[in-house]
Amino acid sequence: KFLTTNSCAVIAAPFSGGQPKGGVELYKSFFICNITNNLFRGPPRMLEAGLLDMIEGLDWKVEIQHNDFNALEKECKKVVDTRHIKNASFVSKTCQTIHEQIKKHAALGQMILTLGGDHSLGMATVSGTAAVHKNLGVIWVDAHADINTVDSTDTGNLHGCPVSFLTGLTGQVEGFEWLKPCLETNKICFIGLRDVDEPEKKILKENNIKAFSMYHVDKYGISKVVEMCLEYLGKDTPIHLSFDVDALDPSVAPSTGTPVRGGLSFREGHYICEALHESGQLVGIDIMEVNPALALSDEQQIQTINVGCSLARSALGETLL
Ligand code: NNH
Ligand code: MN
Ligand code: MN
Ligand code: MN
Repeated sequence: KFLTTNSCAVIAAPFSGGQPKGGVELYKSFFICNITNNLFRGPPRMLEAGLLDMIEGLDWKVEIQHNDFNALEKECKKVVDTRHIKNASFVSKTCQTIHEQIKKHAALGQMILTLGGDHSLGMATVSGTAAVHKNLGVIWVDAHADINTVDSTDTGNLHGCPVSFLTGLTGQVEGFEWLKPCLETNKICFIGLRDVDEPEKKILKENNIKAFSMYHVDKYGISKVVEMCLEYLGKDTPIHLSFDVDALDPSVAPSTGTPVRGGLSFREGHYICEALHESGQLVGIDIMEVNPALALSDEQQIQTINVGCSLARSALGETLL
């Protein structure tokens, strides 16, 4: 009811400037001995696994948007970031580019699927769909709350901060003038949390933000949790799903930058995607932090790429029967 086409724009965002580990970003194939030849990084590997054909098989028209941020990265390296947050210019410029792409495609009434890349891209994806879909609600599936402000962040990694930028909790940050607060704190629900920094806990409490940790998933079961999220956000709210694969248990998605034990099972992760598809309210989907370069074996790598693909398929309407 919020989309006017059966077309899905796939935004490939090979980007790792929001955190310190390489591998979620580069576009070109490169060689890592012992692991595999021809190791593409995050998004390209999901495409290489045949994701676009899979999506077409679900009766979507697919439009792919490729990106290569290597030149931009070199350019940004020359800028000295005075703040303690890392790669601020590179993150901001990349996110602004992705934001514009998403806004354009969303305005055409298309579904948006963004393949990350690290989760600082959430600044771009949520603001992009929010620019078109008024009153947007967000379901943020993650082991982490990603709601550090530029003052509270311990690591300085911007992938731990996108929600505070989107909600305006961090205030206007120099260099991010293009990004205006676009998400009310009562229009976001978290699922899967289990590694939340102390200042983030305070921010969540003080702002009364809806958050379901793994404790709540165990307590209520995933179907009840998703139901409570949908009820909280409301039936006439377009929904953006931002799925960080580290929400899944490391036994399910090992090849990611910050795995945390005790995560969602394979089915719990997919259930979220299936139920949100079923709601008919989805307008945007992010599959973030798939990092094939961090796998300890071929098997781990393939497993994580495949789980990224299958989460996307579930959110786009793949059914079991
Ligand atoms: N909270 C930590 C930080 O701010 C970790 C964030 N890492 C993530 N988020 N992977 O999803 O750096
Ligand atoms: Mn995240
Ligand atoms: Mn995370
Ligand atoms: Mn369907």
